[in-house]
Amino acid sequence: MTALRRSWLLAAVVGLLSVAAADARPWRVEQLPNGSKFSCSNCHFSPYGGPRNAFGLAVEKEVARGSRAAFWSRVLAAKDSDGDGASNGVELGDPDGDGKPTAGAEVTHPGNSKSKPTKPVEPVAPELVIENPKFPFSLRFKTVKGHVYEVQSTADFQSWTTLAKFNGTGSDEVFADRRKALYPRQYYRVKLKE
Ligand SMILES: [Ca+2]
Ligand SMILES: [Ca+2]
Repeated sequence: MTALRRSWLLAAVVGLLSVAAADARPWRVEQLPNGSKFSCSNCHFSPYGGPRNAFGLAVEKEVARGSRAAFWSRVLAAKDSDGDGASNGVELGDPDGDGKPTAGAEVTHPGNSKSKPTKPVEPVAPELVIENPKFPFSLRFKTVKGHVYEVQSTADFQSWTTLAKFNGTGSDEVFADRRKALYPRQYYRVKLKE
């Protein structure tokens, strides 16, 4: 009798766990401006949860596991997670990320590059990530298809040298500076050309 009861208990626990794993945490959808439009698929490829899309991965970085704390922010709004040239904030109708959506804003999918505003928007300034701080110094940045980027460096903030040119592909590009180090410090910027 005891053994039978134990196996029932075990089955109940396993059942609960699998429900929790498939759950796409609806309270997070409520915290997104206009979150109800795409519901759980704002963050997941499937409307039932499971693997996260590019926006879902960005959200995952901002939230602690199981946390119900507010996570929508100016930082998350300024990023362009799916690389379609429109920031997450523009796509969700809250460009400045203050949590108050703009009335009548066009809402598009922040994790799907095929869904983007029909009206032209200002391209998002590329976010630079240092890939290797030692030699050869390298940095990574996200590009948007159709844009051209120039990597420039300076030692004095007076004159900038163009080191490389990249045609945007929609994915990340990595620039590595293989020049001999002539200065104690170099500063880099990526310029959006067109
Ligand atoms: Ca986007
Ligand atoms: Ca999009």
